[in-house]
Amino acid sequence: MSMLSFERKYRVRGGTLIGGDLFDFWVGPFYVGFFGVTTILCTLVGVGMILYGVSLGPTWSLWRLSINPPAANYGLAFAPLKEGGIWQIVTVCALGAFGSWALREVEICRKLGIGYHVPVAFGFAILAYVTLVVIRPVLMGAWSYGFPYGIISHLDWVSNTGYQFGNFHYNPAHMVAVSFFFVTCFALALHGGVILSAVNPGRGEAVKTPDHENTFFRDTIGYSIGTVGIHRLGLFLALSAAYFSAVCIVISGPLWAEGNAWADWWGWWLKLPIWS
Ligand code: UQ2
Repeated sequence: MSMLSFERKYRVRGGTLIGGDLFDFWVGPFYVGFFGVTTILCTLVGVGMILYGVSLGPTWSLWRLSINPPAANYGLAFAPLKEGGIWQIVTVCALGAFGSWALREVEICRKLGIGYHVPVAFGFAILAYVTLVVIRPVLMGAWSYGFPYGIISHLDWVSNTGYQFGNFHYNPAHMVAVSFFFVTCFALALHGGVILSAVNPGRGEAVKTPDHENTFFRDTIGYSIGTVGIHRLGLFLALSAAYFSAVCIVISGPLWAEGNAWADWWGWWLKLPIWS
């Protein structure tokens, strides 16, 4: 399966951003490229540091193990390895791996002559991560504000942070982000449903065309967004969810300080001159 008949046509030379032809090759089905090499290196060092950190104890339980950021007293300085330094190195490796992966996607897009939509979309996910572990900690003045790398521990962090910084359920950006996540699910459910309804008919029945899909939505709600439109909408909704998640966390602390209830932020509404 690794050499489909059409692959010869698309496995073209060039389009690299750096390194020229040096890393311009495939390993089995995977394009390598300079950024494939840097992705692998960052991942190996990062995972290695995680394993070293976990080996220091106190547990190997997959649910409970955790690589924690430095304590607040280290501020924005380098911390000793065993006191958050591992978290700092893992974070640098993660940033390197995610950035490399995005740039490898860019090189593949350039080879194929397609748009950069996929790496741009992935860029929003990276932005959300960078906001959590770099932008907000820098604005707050300490790496301790980063989240711990562990399954239970990051859940505890989300819960604690959400309530410490004003109760996120009243945070306007949180509301917008959650709404975008819901609408993204709704749109994907509609899209997945309508595609399967048309292209996966019963045995012996013909596959239906996009005008069937249009007609379904015109008949039910009087409007069809169209085959290209639904994908533009889906990309917009998903990117907006990631973007407002980043806004939600970056304004909680740097803008609306610890202990300040987000519920009070809504005072601007009560103080509108019309009724105040
Ligand atoms: C659509 C269409 C598709 C679709 C879907 C729709 C033929 C195959 C799902 C319907 C989507 C609409 C009407 C937009 C709904 C708006 C929000 C904010 C969820 O019309 O065209 O292509 O998959």
